[in-house]
Formats: sequence, structure tokens, C-alpha cells
Amino acid sequence: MIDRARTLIEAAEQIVAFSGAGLSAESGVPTFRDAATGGLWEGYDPTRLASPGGFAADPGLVVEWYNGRRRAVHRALPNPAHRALAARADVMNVTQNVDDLLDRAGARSVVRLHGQLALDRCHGGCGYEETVDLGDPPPLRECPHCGARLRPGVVWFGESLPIDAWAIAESACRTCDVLLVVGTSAEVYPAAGLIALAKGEGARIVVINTNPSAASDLADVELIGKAGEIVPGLLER
Ligand code: BV8
Ligand code: ZN
Repeated sequence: MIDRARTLIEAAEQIVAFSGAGLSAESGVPTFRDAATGGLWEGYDPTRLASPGGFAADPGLVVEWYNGRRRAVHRALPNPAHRALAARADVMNVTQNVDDLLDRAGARSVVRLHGQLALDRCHGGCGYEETVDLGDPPPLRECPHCGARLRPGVVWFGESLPIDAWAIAESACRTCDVLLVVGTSAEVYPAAGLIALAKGEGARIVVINTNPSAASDLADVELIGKAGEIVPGLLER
């Protein structure tokens, strides 16, 4: 199976790597579904916290939850899968992740469909945004421009994706020869729709995941295992 995947990759002109929380799991960053398990956030539903309604209901709790994730990302290190992806300048990274591990691994251009933890932006829509220190993230505060609240620069459930990132990702997935699907449950839309889109345009789908996922049915090759252990062998020249 690994050889079949490597053959597809070697024959490909254009390769896109579509990644989710499983890519960063071995770096110690809890996956999205785990983010609410294991201690502090036991019993909190991430899809509620990662939403405008959750923020309106308890903005302090939501900012605390994000700041806990920001500190976890700050402590984390890129793993061999981040480094293997970053080493292939010819592979376009389209990620659902909001951490900065691909950048820290040296990836030059990362297309972020769901925003990033390292930014705060105005929830009032005035356009103000500011980089935050993941190691010492600021508490809930007001926008210096318009007085509305600042919130993490991520895309919440019910919010639309950044237009330019989506356009780049969509056109790359339409034209790629191989789509690597790394560490995602492929349950969140519209991002997960990129897999069927690529397949429909003739791309070969190589899935790398520790478990079967909603991407399994679309896979030409499905490699069950850890991204940090599989991805380097797939991409090293
Ligand atoms: C929108 C940023 C409308 C925030 C995130 C009903 C049906 C279908 C769709 C919907 C529905 N109801 C609502 C919707 C739409 C909704 C949606 O899809 N909901 C899902 C839950 C059904 N989508 C939205 O709301 C989107 N916006 O639709 O807007 C609109 C349209 C126009 C105008 C205005 C509005 C916005 C979605 C973005 C939400 N934000 N993240 C934050 O991070 O806090 S999504 C969040 O979950 C993550 O970012 C990630 O993208 C996503 C999915 O998580 P994964 O990355 O896949 O991680 P997960 O934990 O699920 O899985 C990890 C995988 O890794 C597992 O498979 C595991 O086996 C594997 N793994 C683990 N370890 C390893 C590994 N694999 C390899 N190696 C390992 N070591
Ligand atoms: Zn503002």
C-alpha cells in the first residue's frame, strides 16, 4: 500500500496535502474531538465553544479555552509529518488546523481554511486584527478601534471561510493529480467537500489516518497509521 501511494506521488505533477488535527496530534496538540476531553475541558462541547453563540453566551470561557489551546501549541514542536510536508516546496498545504506547526517546520505557503490561533480579530467586523503571543495570550479585551470584543482569528461553526483561502484551495484541489488527506475526520464542511471535489476532477486520493474516516470511501489508497510515521516515507525523495 505504501509503495502504491509512493508510485502515485512520484508520478504526480501537482500534489495537495489537505490536513486536519491528526497531523498535529503527535506534537501533543489535542485533536479537535479530544480538545474537550482529558481534564480541564471535560464536558465542554467544542462545537459549542467554537461558535458565535458560545462566545456571546460566555466570552470569557471561550477566550480561556482558546488561550489554553494557544499555550499547548506554543509548547508543541513540529513532528516528522510537518517537517516532511514543509520539505516538499512542490506540495501545497491546505489545512483545517489553526496551529502554526507547519510554518514552524518551514512550510512557505500554508492555505488556512479555518484561520489561526496566533491572531485576534475584531468581532464587531471593523477589520482590526492583531498577532498574539501564543505563549502569553491576552485575556478577553475590547477592540482598540471600535470597542467591540476581540476574538480568536479562527473560523467558528456557522461562520464562513476566508474567501481567498477557499478560492485557492478549491482551484488547487480541482487541478491536483494527488490529494493527500492527512489526519482529518473529514466531517466538517465545506472543507471536507474538497476531497470529493478533487476526486471528481480525476485526482488520486491517498488517506493517512490512525482510523477509518469519512474520507475512507473516497480513498484510492488508505494508509492506517500515524502521520508522523507514514508521511515522511511517502514524501522523501
Ligand atoms: C459554515 C476552527 C455557513 C475553530 C473549525 C450539518 C451537516 C453538515 C454540515 C453542517 C451541519 N450543521 C452545520 C454544518 C456546517 C458546519 C459543519 O460542517 N459542522 C459539522 C460538525 C457537521 N460547518 C460550518 O459551520 C462552517 N461554516 O458552514 O458556514 C455559512 C455559509 C455562508 C455564510 C455564512 C455561514 C465552519 C466550519 C469551521 C469550524 N471551525 N476550526 C477551532 O479550531 O477552534 S472546525 C474544527 O473541526 C477543526 O478546525 C477541524 O477543521 C474540524 C474537523 O476536525 P479535524 O481536523 O478533522 O479533527 P478531528 O478531531 O475531527 O479528527 C482528527 C482525525 O485525525 C481523526 O480522524 C483521527 O483518527 C485522526 N488522527 C488522530 N491522531 C492521528 C490521526 N491521524 C494521523 N496521525 C495521527 N497521529
Ligand atoms: Zn473593531
